[in-house]
Amino acid sequence: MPGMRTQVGIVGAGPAGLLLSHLLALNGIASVVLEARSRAYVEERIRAGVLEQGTIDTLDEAGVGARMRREGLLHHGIELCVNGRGHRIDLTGLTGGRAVMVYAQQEVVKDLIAARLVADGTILFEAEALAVEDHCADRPRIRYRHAGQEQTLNCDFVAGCDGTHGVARSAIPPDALTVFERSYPYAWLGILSPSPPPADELIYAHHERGFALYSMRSPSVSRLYVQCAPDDDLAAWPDERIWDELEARLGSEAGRPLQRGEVQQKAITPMRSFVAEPMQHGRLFLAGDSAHIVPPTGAKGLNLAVADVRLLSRALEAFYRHNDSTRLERYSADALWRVWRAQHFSWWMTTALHRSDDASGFDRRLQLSQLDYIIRSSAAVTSLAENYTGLPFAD
Ligand code: FAS
Ligand code: PHB
Repeated sequence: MPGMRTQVGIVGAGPAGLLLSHLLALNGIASVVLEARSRAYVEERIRAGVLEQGTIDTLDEAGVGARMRREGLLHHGIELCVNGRGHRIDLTGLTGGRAVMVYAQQEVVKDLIAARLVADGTILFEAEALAVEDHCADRPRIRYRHAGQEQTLNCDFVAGCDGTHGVARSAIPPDALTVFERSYPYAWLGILSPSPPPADELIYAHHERGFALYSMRSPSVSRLYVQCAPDDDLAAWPDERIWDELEARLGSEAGRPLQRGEVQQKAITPMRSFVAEPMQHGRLFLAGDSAHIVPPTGAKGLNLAVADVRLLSRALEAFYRHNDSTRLERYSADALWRVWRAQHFSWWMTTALHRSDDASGFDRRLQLSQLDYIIRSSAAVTSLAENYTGLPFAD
């Protein structure tokens, strides 16, 4: 088919697609990124906030970590607050030195776009992929619409990095794909406020009124979440009620004032666990949210996307440099062990910390016992720390 040609066609300019394009370029492999939205939209979209150790290392190694190091907040611990009583978890001490970085996803996206454009990388914004075709042949292609014209991108491989609502996954025949999913009876109402967070580190609060998370974007900007119902309406959550619930769920025992401020961004994020297996079909490879979704409690979504493209870029490098397809053939298997580890951890953190209205008295005692065990047991808390900071890469 006539149209542009490249080695790897990438659908989606989120963290997965952009990082993959950058890692491929570092190895002399050409790619084109097709992004349905505008550059301004993707750079301003508020999403994740915590980078695990492997993501920090990957961005550093790829030469795109300088601003993260300057502006990010390196954290060595988090707090578990159970009905108003705080317990610090020494992430770094428990994991032999691993940590997490508070650095917003949209900042990572800005850094990656800047790096690609400086390197003359090709990112077509407002270019919506319509279909991935012939991905089981040697010459797959992506049909897309850009500047009002339908066009074709011919490539050797296609990377579906187009998130959970993308088009790439739908190119895999339904009988070749197995989907695993779970939904949760609660959601998060998130706000951004130019007011200092109640502590220097993140606080995950379990309370009989419901879960709350006290995160931040800087020492003077808070990123706060309260558990709400999945079908809750923002109109039922005026600013006053949000602050009242955040205050109640933090509790006053620790004597930490929650400084109220302007609520700049307010949104409800539903919770879902989702995995599509396998993460590849022919010459189409899925990475990031196009293949899996986790509830945000474990701060794994963005970090899983990074782990996927780290594997995929190395597999494509082996193919182009050494004509070796073994890593490409086992990409899905190599990615899925980490995906399921993160799925379990995210499910476990979510169910241990959130209050479910249909939980029995027995369920609630089990939940408190689970949290009490983490506080008492070095084995239990080490397991949490190891998962939260992210398991080391196999390579
Ligand atoms: P993304 O969804 O980021 O990127 C996919 C890109 O593909 C988008 O830019 C989209 O516009 C584009 N696209 C889609 N269809 C296309 C098409 N047909 N053609 C071209 N382009 C197309 N994770 C956390 O760890 N912590 C959090 O607090 C957190 N909060 C979240 C809040 C929300 C509302 C959502 C939706 C997710 C949240 N996540 C969170 C998870 C999130 O951070 C993802 O894991 C992360 O964005 C994954 O990156 P990508 O796989 O690149 O997908
Ligand atoms: C965030 O800062 O947005 C954030 C932090 C930790 C999480 C989820 C979101 O688990």
